[in-house]
Amino acid sequence: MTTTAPPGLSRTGSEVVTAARLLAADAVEAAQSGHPGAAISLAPVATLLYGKHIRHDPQDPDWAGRDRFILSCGHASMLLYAQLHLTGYELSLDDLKNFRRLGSKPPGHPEYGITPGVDATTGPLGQGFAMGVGMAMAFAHQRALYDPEANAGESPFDRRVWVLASDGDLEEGISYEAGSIAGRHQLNNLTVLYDRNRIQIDGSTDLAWSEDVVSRFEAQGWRVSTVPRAVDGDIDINRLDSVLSEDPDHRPHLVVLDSEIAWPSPTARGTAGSHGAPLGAEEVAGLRRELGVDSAPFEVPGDVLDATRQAVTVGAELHHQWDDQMAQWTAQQPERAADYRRAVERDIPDQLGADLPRWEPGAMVSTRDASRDTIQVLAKHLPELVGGSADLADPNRTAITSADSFLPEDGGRAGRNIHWGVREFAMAAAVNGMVLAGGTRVYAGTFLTFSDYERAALRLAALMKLPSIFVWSHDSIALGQDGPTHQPIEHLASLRAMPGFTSIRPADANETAAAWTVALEQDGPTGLVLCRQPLKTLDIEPDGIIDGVRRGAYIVSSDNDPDVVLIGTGSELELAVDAATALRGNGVAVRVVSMPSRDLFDQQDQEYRASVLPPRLRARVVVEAATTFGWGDIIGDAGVAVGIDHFGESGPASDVQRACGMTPERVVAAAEQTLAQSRK
Ligand SMILES: Cc1ncc(C[n+]2csc(CCOP(=O)(O)OP(=O)(O)O)c2C)c(N)n1
Ligand SMILES: [Mg+2]
Repeated sequence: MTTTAPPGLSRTGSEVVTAARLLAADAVEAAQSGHPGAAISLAPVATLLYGKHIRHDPQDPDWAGRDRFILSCGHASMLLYAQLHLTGYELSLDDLKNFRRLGSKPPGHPEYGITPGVDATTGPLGQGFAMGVGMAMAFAHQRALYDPEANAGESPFDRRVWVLASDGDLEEGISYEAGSIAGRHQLNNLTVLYDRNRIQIDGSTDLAWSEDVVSRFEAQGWRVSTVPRAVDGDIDINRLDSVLSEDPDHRPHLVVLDSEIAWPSPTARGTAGSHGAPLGAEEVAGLRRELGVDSAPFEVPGDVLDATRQAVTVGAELHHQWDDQMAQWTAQQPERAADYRRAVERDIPDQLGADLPRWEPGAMVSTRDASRDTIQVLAKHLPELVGGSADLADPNRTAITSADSFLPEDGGRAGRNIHWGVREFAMAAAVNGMVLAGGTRVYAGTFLTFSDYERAALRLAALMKLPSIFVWSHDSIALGQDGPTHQPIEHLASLRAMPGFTSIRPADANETAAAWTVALEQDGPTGLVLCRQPLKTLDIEPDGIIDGVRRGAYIVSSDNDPDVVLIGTGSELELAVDAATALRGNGVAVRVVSMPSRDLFDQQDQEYRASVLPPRLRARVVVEAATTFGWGDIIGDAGVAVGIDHFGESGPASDVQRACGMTPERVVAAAEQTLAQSRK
């Protein structure tokens, strides 16, 4: 049996597909681990995409003008790695032989930043799809922002996003959210190929899933095409090619591919067993027989490589044409071009710092309000900044007041306020996609308590080291009457537990402006944790605040040779300051420390940390309106954490704060307790 040759390649097309199928089978076999099924059956699809439809340059995987490809079903990673190798990316046959080994370039699932040519880390099903939606949004926005006058298809900002998704991807709830967003925004630069093999790990998808996916996507505003299997049982690659060659209309495009998992493996095809385990030597030999070849493992015929490596020449030519297009645009639009270049380099204009708002000591301002005012200044200096919220723009204070909404109608794609709807998870994943697109800065808001809904995307942002910014207001029980469902307790501790994620919880308005500055400087994701209630602005010199926030913690006030240190985060710094006044009245020497970011403080050298929290100063109190979990290493064996180790209550904010023990009196009592303990 031979497979159909993808068009657009030479007559060796069918051998290319065969080589791609066998690389997947052989690599999984060599690793004795991995997911051969879809990587084998979808080889013609990937070959068609990489050989014809995706605009890419294997010699420059970071080329800004390239299309993006996301393998949302990341378990089929060998499908992608085989194409990257065949088309000439920096991924050798030896690399493939080391698939899944410790430190190897092709890790188990595709990882951004590890393998050249991988545009997003995938594996957590559904998120790749949502990141693709975000990338398509970023490209649509940049096109409207930088080159709105160009005809369709004639701008260097015309880039497409290709996603390959599996049954599991589309079973995940995030695909409903993201699909709905894509439909509303008419993202016609997005093509999702859906591998409808009707198999998942438990067996047939019928066990768990009965909906009509075509109708579902049509209802969400997508154009849907279906590609039935060819007579031999393979994917009908000619039909797929003609579907992909059609001009896009105004909608995102879902291409439903009927396929048989692991086709044409003689006995493994169509079975759930082929999803995630090596086929075994006998079955791989059978696969070779079905494919009509007798090659050794990892053997790729020279003429196959000659054919696939044409992608290098074609890619270089596309890249070259794009460079010309870009040069022309730059000459015509020097100002926009300067903005774009600065945005891509993530450069921050010098003037921004000087223009940040300042608040007078004593002014009563909530940190969410301070964030709103800061955002307006950032928006003025950073045209690449877009933001929004999951239907909480007003409570989160996320709107850019000088800008329009991001919408597909009437030039609205240049709008900078994104209305995500109540879809926190897709919002966070799409923000990651927008950041991956490059050249756009993005923030997205919700209540801190709903950061749990976003959590799996926060984790991918941290893993990929993406500077996505998450704005979380209503950061404690002090939000009051909405009650315990809306009052975060364990969230700060759980965010701190995530490697590479920086949360900053500013204590007043000036710390909030500083927190934004620090967030813009981060190489990884940041969460800005903001309060609803007004706080008294501290009397601290602004430059000291910026440096203090950068370092995660700093001394707000200190008596000589302090007996006790009171550490406050966010709104609870006020309690520490009030308690310090009471303690000083009783003759206790006190140091007050503001700790907006445990994460940043932990990264400081020992010398700085000891200058803020001298090891000999064992009498320590931390006060934070949240679980005390995780504070042990800051307070040490004699310290006391004043927090809330239970869910909150519904009631007026001040009543709830008292009921939860968030009072200066409790901090004073804790100080007396730690003083006594430290003397033992
Ligand atoms: C969020 C998430 N849950 C569970 C898994 C584990 N897992 C990997 S693949 C898969 C389902 C496989 O079915 P399908 O998506 O149809 O892929 P196919 O086997 O057809 O390639 C599951 C549950 C995962 N990767 N991500
Ligand atoms: Mg499946």
